Amino acid sequence: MIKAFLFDLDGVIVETAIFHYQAWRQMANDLGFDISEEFNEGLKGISRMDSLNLILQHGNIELSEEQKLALAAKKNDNYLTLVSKMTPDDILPGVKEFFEQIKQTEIKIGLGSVSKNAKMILERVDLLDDFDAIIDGTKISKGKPDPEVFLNGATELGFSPSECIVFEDAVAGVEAGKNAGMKVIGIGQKDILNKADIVLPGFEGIEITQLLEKLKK
Ligand code: B16
Ligand code: MG
Repeated sequence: MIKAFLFDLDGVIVETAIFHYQAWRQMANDLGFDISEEFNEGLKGISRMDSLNLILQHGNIELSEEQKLALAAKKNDNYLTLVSKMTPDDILPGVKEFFEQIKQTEIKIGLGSVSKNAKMILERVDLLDDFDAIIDGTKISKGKPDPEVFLNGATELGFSPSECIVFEDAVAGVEAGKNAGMKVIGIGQKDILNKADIVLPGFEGIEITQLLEKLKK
């Protein structure tokens, strides 16, 4: 029996990846190199410090822990300036309507994001009250693909992993959901999210009863 839907934030509910990219790119440019959009794809669902390490590796730059923390803080300041302009219009198409359908059922809504800014973003887009549980980067010690974020979501809601369904747009996130022992609905492309149980292009036109039927199979 499905008791909860656990949603990733970036790429599932809102598209903050573009703002992460702009802020990381600014940092890389300041250090004398560039990162492509393709490279940024690999940062989706990866924690802030893990992302920083991957970017520095890409630019062949070695820094002390202190320097890294300073760079991460500066990137986050720039990122916050960008996301501070977000409004409810930035919620991805079909998400609001899908949430309304969920609320007609007994299914609980949880967030499973590694972002430390998740709550602030949900506030900006006026979705904070829609969640029964919020697990974000402030509550976990291991990033995706570790299952911690989704296992904590299940625990906070009081359900077992097999009663939870994960919605994820990132390869690392799909793996995290599978590692948690949950069914995963990939949001994006089938060839990229090939470990997901079902892949949807997005939430537009999604009918919850049909989706629940599909998940039984
Ligand atoms: P922050 P998600 C992830 O969010 C992003 O996909 C990833 O690009 C970012 O580095 C990470 O959050 C940490 O975010 O710097 O705001 O703590 O996909 O897990 O919702
Ligand atoms: Mg994501």
